[in-house]
Amino acid sequence: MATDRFIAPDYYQVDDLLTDEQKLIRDTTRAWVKKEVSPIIEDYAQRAEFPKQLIKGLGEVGAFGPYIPVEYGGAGLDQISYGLIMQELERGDSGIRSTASVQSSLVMYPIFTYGNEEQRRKYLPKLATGEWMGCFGLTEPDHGSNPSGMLTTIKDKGDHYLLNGAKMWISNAPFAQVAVVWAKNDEGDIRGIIVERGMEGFTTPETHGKWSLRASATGELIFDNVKVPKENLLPNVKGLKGPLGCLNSARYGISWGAMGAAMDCYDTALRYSQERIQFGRPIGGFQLQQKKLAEMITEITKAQLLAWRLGVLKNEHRATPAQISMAKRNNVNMAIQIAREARQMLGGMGITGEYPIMRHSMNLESVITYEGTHDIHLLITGMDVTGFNAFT
Ligand code: TGC
Ligand code: FAD
Repeated sequence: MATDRFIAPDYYQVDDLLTDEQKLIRDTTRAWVKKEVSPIIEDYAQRAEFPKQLIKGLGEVGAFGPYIPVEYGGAGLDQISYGLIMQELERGDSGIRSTASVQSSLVMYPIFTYGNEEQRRKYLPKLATGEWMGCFGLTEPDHGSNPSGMLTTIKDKGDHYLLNGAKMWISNAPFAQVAVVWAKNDEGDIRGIIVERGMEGFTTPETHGKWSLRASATGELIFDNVKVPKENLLPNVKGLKGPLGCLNSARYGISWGAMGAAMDCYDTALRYSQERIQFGRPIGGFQLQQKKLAEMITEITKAQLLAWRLGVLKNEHRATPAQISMAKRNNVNMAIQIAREARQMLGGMGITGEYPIMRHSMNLESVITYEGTHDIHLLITGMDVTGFNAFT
């Protein structure tokens, strides 16, 4: 891959809305991505391998549990800082952001929010440094958009629980030490339970053949009569609102992350349009190419303002799940459209690994699907504004 010459667009001086601390965190993560991620990521994506050596650095830049309190090993940051970290990581690659999203919002968040003090002390500090990696098991082979129908069960056996079932499409599963798993108990209530690698009957086969998110490890979680100690149950939540509460946090992070991918595509296409000569002049001088770039920067600017405002609301504990759905849906869709247009602007070079655009474009096909599909988020907005539930 060519040298990383990324310059972040900021057409509306959104930087003025950020605090010095937020800018410092953003710039630190950006520098880390330039140094550690950009030089290697294309190669790992081509080989469909997760670059495990990045885990330590991700912990050091505060990407694991940015908003978890310092006393549990987190960085104790605000929500906009969390968003900016996700933006910079996804500027490098959606798979790297995915790893951090899952660890922070889908593993540390539920242990912090729904766990007891003993669970917090046992797991959070090790997850914050990356010494332990985690994954989140909600989706099943026959229950994706409708997780309430899940078939995985935990049965109370007196001195332990017995876990049976299977989860599919689980990010980080192949190497995670810890899995936060959602399953139904004898009463049919969804409960969260922490499963550890090494428990008998628990396996995590890797999913191969992905054309998207190739630098992220995806797998299944198989539970065949797994005995889980009683103390591993998350005591403070019951029902689908448990996993959906985690998704609020992860979806919010994705609304920032997708902007990173979009910015990288825009920046690459802009530079290419200034350097590539056809018909005796830079292609950036042609109106059709200018239309693409003008629309890209407009959409990025709108997305920045949406994410920033949502961050303010989140910091004030006023962001609603439907507002988060709107931002996730809009910003990921914006990014995928920009990736497609940017790829065309690079002509044949756009399909190669010399430039990051094709990788971003393929990655975003996962991002627009996971954490609730594009259509599911539209229906959440539709329900919110009309009051009618289109799911049932
Ligand atoms: P519904 O009856 O609407 O709600 C059930 C209960 O949940 C509450 N609730 C929420 N609570 C917190 N946050 C939210 N966003 C919530 N949405 C709903 C609701 O109030 C109710 O509570 P209670 O107390 O009355 O019981 O549920 P439903 O079965 O009709 O489903 C609603 C629907 C379709 C919106 C939901 O299931 C959904 O969002 N589906 C999409 C599934 C999804 O997003 N899966 C993601 C899997 S994880 C993943 O993809 C990780 S990728 C990570 C990476 O690599 O980056
Ligand atoms: P389905 O639910 O079968 O949907 C198929 C199509 O039908 C979609 O277009 C959908 O929008 C549409 N549809 C469904 N219901 C409706 C409706 N009511 N009205 C209109 N249209 C509808 N899950 C986890 O639990 N943990 C993870 O870490 C995780 N990581 C992932 C990583 C990757 C790379 C991918 C691809 C997925 C991951 N997922 C994970 C799973 C992801 O959340 C699901 O793929 C997603 O929720 C969609 O479920 P599904 O694939 O079963 O599609």
